[in-house]
Amino acid sequence: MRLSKFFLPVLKETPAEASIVSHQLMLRAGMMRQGAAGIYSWLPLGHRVLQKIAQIVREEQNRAGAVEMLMPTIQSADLWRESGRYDAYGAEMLRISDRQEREMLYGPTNEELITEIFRAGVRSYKDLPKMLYHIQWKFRDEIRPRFGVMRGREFLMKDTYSFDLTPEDARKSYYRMFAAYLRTFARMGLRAVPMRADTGPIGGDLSHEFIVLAETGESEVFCHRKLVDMDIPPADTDFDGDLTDIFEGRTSLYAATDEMHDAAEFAQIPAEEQLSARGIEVGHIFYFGNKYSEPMNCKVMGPDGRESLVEMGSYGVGVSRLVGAIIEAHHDESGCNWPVSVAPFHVGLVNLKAGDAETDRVCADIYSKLEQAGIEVLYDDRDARAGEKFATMDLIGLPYQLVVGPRGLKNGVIEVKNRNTGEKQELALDKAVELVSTAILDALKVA
Ligand code: 5CA
Repeated sequence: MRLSKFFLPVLKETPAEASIVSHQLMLRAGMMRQGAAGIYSWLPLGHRVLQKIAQIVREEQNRAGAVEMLMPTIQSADLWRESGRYDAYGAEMLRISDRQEREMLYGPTNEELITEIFRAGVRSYKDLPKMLYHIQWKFRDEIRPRFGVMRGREFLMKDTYSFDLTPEDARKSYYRMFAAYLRTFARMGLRAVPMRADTGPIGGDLSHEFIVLAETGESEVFCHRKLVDMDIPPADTDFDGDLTDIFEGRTSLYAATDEMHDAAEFAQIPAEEQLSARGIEVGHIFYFGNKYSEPMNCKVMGPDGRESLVEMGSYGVGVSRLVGAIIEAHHDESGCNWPVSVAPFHVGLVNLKAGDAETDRVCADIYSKLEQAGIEVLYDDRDARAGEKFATMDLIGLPYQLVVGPRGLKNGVIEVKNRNTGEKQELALDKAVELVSTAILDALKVA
């Protein structure tokens, strides 16, 4: 992509309305723009990151055996009356009526709709277990939308729903998702700590929040330090097998959000192993059994020929919130510092003298070689000052910068900068292309 054709409205000043660094950087780097309180347009750069995050979430959901679909954002109030949540949900639900005065709502979550879809399509235990998910916009009329995409009113969520015959099978589904979540966040360069959590309006009694430790996080958390370095399940994990033992064991270590915190229990952990910190909730999983299948009469025929209520769970990832969470974890004073897996582009190619025949030719050559290798390049071909180009590249935080100028070319070299380490080296053109493409393709390998 040529920067002259792209749309990158960067800001020089830090906007006063943004109090945390991820919100500031998303505005400054031209990633998003507020439309109304807690409602954002995703500009091209931010949209690319959002798509990359959604794609990693998707790949790990698919690996764990969940099947993708897409439900609408607008739902009918009737279904929510069946579950009893229409009134219970309160002011957070955006209620709408259509031209026939029918009551509708902008979905804050999808337990009711998926239960209705499932009960219409599945009759027998032989079709179980089943896990279905979608990645769709949600609306919650939060009292205090803040911190940009971290607590929005409209936000992108991945929500998965599991259906099983028995509570034991439902636990297996739960821990499959648990493993998938550890992989998902690790692939984005995040350490997300699973914490026992309150189930709130979703319901149920088994629930974990996945929390990325960050000072600016809204949640207060307490845990055993060992949980922060939990092993990530490898790609060849058998997701058809039973992972319950592995993860139930690991989560027996103390970890709790503020609402679930038990000071006496926490005090039993040796002081040097205690961690109390703040964090960002990037995922939340729930096992709630019959909470929706019962009022909505969602049953399947069991092996004994008798009908039984389906055991359900739901599993959310805050896809748009993750954009902010990743910036909180990966930035420095000059700007964002994206992990390769979610970077909006892999390489920023800087032409220090756009319009000069030789620098133009070399840049075009590098651009096409990198694109052929499958590397995504943002090529700054604008007629602008070097200082401005460098500042923009550091701000948007692409993992590598290749800098091409007439002085270097006289000696047959270009500069390669690693955004993360700050390390710079001068290399011959082909060497530079090779170094950068190898490093990026390696980083993109899924372990
Ligand atoms: N139905 C369940 C699971 S699918 C559910 O809605 N869970 S939730 O309420 O915990 O939301 C799932 C995830 O969405 C949260 O972990 C959080 O990462 C994200 N999320 C929730 N509210 C917001 C918000 N206002 N802005 C941005 N992300 C949010």
